[in-house]
Amino acid sequence: MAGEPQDDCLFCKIVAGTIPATIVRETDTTVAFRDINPQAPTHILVIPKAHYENGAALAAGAPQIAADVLAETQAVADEEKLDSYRTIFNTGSGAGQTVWHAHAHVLGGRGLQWPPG
Ligand code: DGP
Repeated sequence: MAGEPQDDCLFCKIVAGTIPATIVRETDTTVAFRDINPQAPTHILVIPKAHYENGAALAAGAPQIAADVLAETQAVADEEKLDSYRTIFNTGSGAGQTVWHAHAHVLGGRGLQWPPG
């Protein structure tokens, strides 16, 4: 059920603490941790603790938590002292989504090209 922890979800396991991660921030509703395969000097994932399969599902099912996730992207950028950064929600396998628990990538610390690949 949307919002409930899923036994087979990697990010639910990070939320539960059963899989380790380098956590940089945590709130009542969100966790932020370093990506295991960083694509920039700063590459942090901000996730809701509640399980929704992508950012749009999160916004539809729990709009306040979606707002919390976005606010945390700025908090992460502030902590990392990033003047500029990019926030990405990959949605669907064709866009590169590989983990089916909503997450915002926060990328910064280098020049970022547009359009992205
Ligand atoms: P996406 O491709 O948008 O679904 O992003 C998933 C990201 O999750 C990807 O950049 C790699 C990262 N990732 C996958 N497994 C782990 C893990 O076990 N720990 C951490 N910290 N990140 C992971």
